[in-house]
Amino acid sequence: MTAFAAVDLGASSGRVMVGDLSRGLDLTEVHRFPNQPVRAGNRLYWDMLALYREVLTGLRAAGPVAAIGIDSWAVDYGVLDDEGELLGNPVHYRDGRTEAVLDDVLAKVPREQLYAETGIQFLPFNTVFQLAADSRLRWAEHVLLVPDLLSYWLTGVAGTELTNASTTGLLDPRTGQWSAEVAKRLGLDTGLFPPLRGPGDFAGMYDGTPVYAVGSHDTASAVAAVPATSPNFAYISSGTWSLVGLELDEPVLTEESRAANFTNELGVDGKVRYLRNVSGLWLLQECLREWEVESLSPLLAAAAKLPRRSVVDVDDPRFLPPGDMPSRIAAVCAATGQPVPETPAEFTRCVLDSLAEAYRKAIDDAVRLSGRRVDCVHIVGGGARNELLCRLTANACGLPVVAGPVEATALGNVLVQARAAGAFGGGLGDMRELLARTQPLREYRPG
Ligand code: ADP
Ligand code: LRH
Repeated sequence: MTAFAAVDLGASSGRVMVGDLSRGLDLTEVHRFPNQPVRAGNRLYWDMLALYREVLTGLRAAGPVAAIGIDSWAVDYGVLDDEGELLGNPVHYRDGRTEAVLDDVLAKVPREQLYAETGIQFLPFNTVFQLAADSRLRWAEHVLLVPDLLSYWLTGVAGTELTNASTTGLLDPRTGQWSAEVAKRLGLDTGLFPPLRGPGDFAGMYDGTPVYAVGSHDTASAVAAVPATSPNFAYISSGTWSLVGLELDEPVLTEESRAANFTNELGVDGKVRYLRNVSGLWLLQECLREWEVESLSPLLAAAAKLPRRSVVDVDDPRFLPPGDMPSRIAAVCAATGQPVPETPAEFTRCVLDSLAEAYRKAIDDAVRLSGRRVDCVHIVGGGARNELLCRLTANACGLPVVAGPVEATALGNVLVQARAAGAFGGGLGDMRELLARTQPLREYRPG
């Protein structure tokens, strides 16, 4: 059997895709569903059971497959008690609960030391801060990151996948083991996480079908599927977030790198994903929600006819929580003395110009901090469908942009399980060569 099911949960939607390797690599979407967080009692939660139900529906729609792999967004987790029961819904990383504990955590382990030990960019929602704010830990037997939780429900076997573990702010990227020093200082028991396992490790059986750990951090799977044909590439994994950076062999843990907000997450095949979390199409998603607009195409067409006017810092912490995004963007434009967008097309243009500018800066910084060269920028994920964004990025960076695959995450997920199951042989280079040959890509030249 040459078909593999990839379960891929993004922050805005989830999907179950089937990748067939019998002739090249064909990817078919068998089920897609919205991922709609729920605010209850002043807390923002993921609707975990609804997501699990959709995963089961998707796996039924997939039919017989050789194996299954699961990936999702990073950092969030479920807490299990000593009977394996989920204690409450996993809390959404955009919830504000960590604000109250940040100072306390950073007093115990200063930012500089946290970075030197774990290589993770400071973001208020890193798992390390969430755990410090989580009162459920007093009953916890296990903490399972979201893809590991789904895998546990499917197979009954608990594990912690390495690429996603590297996003917690508790793992040492040099050793691939938990940082005993950080855990000790914070009084956190990393033994709550089940044993570590890597992409390609067998994770258990679901209904007679093997489940393999993949790059269970969605960005790890996406980066594995960047269809690069030469080594000097930068990538932008463009969805709700934009993850912008380079693939390296070793982490960069310098103070300069910390100050520039670069993260060292672990990738497939021992690589380091040296990148910056740039707040991505989230800004546009929240604008659309506010305007109650479903279709992006007319807005993008109108925005393409406008000139560049106002540019905001998309990583302004004020943009992080859900809510009225146009008002927040307007306020930032006004405060920085720029023209305030008025129409939806003007807001759209402002967001896309701001994203292209943030991409340029992140790539410039990555080049400077790593000493590497970049000749080409790959955009993968839903943002690869946004022609205006791709064009603005090529112009801002002064580099060719290759856009696609849109479903890079699912493709990376499929290839890692296919390799584990013996249906595909080769390393990252072979995967990328296969993708470059089989997937539809578009190139944009700087104009
Ligand atoms: P995530 O995995 O984080 O949920 P995706 O990779 O699915 O995100 O990307 C979602 C984003 O892709 C949307 O917010 C939207 O901006 C963009 N997108 C999706 N379809 C289109 C399209 N047809 N044209 C332009 N942009 C699109
Ligand atoms: C993208 C992503 C990103 C994380 C964020 C929480 O979906 O996994 O890499 O930083 O979600």
